[in-house]
Amino acid sequence: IYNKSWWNNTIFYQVYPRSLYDSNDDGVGDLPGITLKLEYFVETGIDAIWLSPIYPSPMVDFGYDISDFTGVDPIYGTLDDFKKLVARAKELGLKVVLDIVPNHSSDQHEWFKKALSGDQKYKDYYVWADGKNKDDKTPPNNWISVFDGPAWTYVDAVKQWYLHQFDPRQPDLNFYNSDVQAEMIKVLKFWLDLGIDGFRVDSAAFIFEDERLLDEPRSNIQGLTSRNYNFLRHIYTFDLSANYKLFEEWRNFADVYSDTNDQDQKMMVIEAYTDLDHTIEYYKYNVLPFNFKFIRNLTAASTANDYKREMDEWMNSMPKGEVANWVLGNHDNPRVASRFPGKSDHLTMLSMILPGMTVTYNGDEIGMVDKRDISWENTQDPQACNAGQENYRNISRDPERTPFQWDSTKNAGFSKADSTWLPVNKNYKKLNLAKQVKARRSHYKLYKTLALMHHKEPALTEGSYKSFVANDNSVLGVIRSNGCRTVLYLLNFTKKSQTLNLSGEGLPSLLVVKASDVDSNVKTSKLVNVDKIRLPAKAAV
Ligand code: TEU
Repeated sequence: IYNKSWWNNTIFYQVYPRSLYDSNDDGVGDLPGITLKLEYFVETGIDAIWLSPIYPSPMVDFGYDISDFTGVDPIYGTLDDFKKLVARAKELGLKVVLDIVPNHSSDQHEWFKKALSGDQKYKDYYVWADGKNKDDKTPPNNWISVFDGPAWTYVDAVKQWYLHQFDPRQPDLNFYNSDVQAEMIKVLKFWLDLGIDGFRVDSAAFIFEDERLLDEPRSNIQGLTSRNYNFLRHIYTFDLSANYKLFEEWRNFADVYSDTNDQDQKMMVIEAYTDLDHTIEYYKYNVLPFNFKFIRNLTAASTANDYKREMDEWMNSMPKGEVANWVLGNHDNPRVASRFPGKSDHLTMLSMILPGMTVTYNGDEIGMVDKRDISWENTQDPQACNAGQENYRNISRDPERTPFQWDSTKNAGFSKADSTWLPVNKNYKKLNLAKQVKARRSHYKLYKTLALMHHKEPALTEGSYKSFVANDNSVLGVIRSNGCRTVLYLLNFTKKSQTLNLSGEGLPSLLVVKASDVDSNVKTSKLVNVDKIRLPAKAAV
């Protein structure tokens, strides 16, 4: 039944609340700001938004360190503001999905404070262990945090070490404790009762560790120190079978809220950067694993064959009838326009004609680029701060988190404050939404055109998928067809124009250009013979 889920053939949009729109001029985006922009999302062709964490938080990791799972941080507004957001979204037919962060809490959460004060019940909410030599100098094992340095911190008052797979101020919750599982179900219930449409589950694979807490073997990656996360192989830090079982339970719980009507199903989308087989496995539990292939497996140097291999791999591994999805960007990785310079049009077009769900990150619909020149003084990301002044630049996630560029007024129309939480990209007078709406051709207009096709074109909403490579790895092709109608996508990877004869591909003999990337400017509505297709240098059509 899940291929009829509402998220099939949709555009799923990640809102980074701090950086979308600031309604109260304090330099930080907020919930009323998001509510003001809901019409914009609908206008653009977006079907559902997911909000990065909005809960009370000391903001060490910008909301991914939660001190109250069932509230709203004052910087973003109130619970009432959230209810208004949901109500307005419902009026507009826009789905709202929340980011839930079960792996850890903030060290300022009431549970952790109680744990530190010697309350045994709450101590068991977290993962504690004795030092290796029963001392306060050697951690229980060699595990390293994602943000570098030991994954354990010693607490004098408790005389034990607690686990934190991220920052020390993000202690890992102990999901082997059934009380913790029950608490998290209460959290799901709280938000589902407010009428939201599902959850994006943060750091899903990290939730359970192998309880034996064994030392990790070393990886074979060169040039790393024993402080770097990838120095180790992490075979014991993930217990995925326990993880799948948890999601099965959560799915069952959320299904109670789902009507027989497919439109009312609750979405459960999983953030897990695991290998393909383990990622695909999540589908079996009726949850949707994010497909990070465009983020992790493809780069600016990838060839047509690489694209074909990665796309086919997902399509062939996914159980039949499930919804594919394609993530182009998020708040943890450089933006698509920066990872693939000059190709953000091409990738946007591709992700929109591929089957299933397209995932767009805050600002990528206007082709925003990373702000790489953020000074050390302005750096906010804890991962970057940990890396130190020498190394922060390559590691910082701040460059992809800068404010949305609405127009060419002060602070790109994001905020009227004197300064914003992260500086606005200097390119905002050239690159902003208002300008792109006015322009004859722009990334945003292309995005809208493709979004419309994504929803309305039967070859895309119900068609088969086939990919091919032509002209000696110069051109990538994708064919979507429902028998009656066909969509052909072509991307020229070379600096030379390419002529193709695709008469053997089962295509109609005459094709019409519906859309092309902004730079190559191939005329739309132009008719093309299938045995003689001329594709300009670096063009996507
Ligand atoms: O990220 C989880 C995750 O898998 C990280 O390894 C991520 O790849 C890393 O941050 C990249 O540098 C989630 C959130 O998306 C991230 O923003 C949080 O910092 C993290 O969880 C901890 O909650």
